[in-house]
Amino acid sequence: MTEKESLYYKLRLIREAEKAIIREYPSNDIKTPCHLAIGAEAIAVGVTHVFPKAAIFGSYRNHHWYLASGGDLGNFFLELYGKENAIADGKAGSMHLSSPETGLMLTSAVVGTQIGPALGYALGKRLQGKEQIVICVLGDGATEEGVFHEALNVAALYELPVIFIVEDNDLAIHQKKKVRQSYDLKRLVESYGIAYYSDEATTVSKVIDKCNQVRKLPALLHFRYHRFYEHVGISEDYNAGYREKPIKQWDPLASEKRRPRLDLEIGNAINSAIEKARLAPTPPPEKLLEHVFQPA
Ligand SMILES: Cc1ncc(C[n+]2csc(CCOP(=O)(O)OP(=O)(O)O)c2C)c(N)n1
Ligand SMILES: [Mg+2]
Repeated sequence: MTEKESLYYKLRLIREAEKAIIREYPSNDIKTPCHLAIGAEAIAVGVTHVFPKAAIFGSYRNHHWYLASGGDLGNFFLELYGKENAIADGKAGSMHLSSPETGLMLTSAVVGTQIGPALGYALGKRLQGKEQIVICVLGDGATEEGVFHEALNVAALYELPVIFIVEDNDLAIHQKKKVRQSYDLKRLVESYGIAYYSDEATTVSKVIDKCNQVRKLPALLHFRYHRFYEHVGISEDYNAGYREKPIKQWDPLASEKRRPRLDLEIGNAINSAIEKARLAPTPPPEKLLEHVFQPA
């Protein structure tokens, strides 16, 4: 595949996987709550393209990071269907997907909980003499958590090789930034001496260009995007009254010309992964507490 084809493949794979979840969800076979990434595809695809060897730490809105990092599609659907698989036998669900072998170290449902481990990982690798770029992905809402402010301080103080990626949809569930935030992110970040970059994630090339501008770490890249679906779930909720349908073009796939051969390949791969997941046996009850941390 050419570079352009492989970028397209990932963008389309993420979009089609999300659309397949929307299609399948009403059957109630997928029990896990899903925070869809439709609209944010270009962020994960662009960032992992420029930093393919990074260790990534993210939130519950993670499908795009799992698939962009190269996570296995079969395990993705097995996990969503709660079946035995190499992620967590259904215990992780959509919100705690991971794929350490492709760089996605952890994702978490509790807002901001990925931030501390991301910094700790970066520092740990340095102490082992194995410096590695760490991508810490968080939403605009998570920038309000205290740990984010502490992380900026520590990352700057120790000059850790961390890239904060802020995925800004202007929303924390139903609330817009203007009723939640007293600070300007650029001024806040720059006050720590951390380089700040921002753009709209409306095409993958915009995201790639921004990533390529990064010269020194730590850095923070602030990408605005439009969340096309409700916070969690499969409905468009523009009728709920807290936000409007976008007038401008925010869809990062709108500028991508269709590639029928790849589209067919992607459609087949998703259908067969879903079929396998549906038919796979449910893990036996004894496995429920396997790999679960239980304090003594
Ligand atoms: C510590 C904590 N507080 C509150 C919640 C409830 N909650 C779940 S998602 C969310 C909004 C987060 O918004 P943002 O960080 O912008 O991410 P987005 O969902 O927009 O991607 C909130 C408040 C939570 N999961 N964890
Ligand atoms: Mg948000």
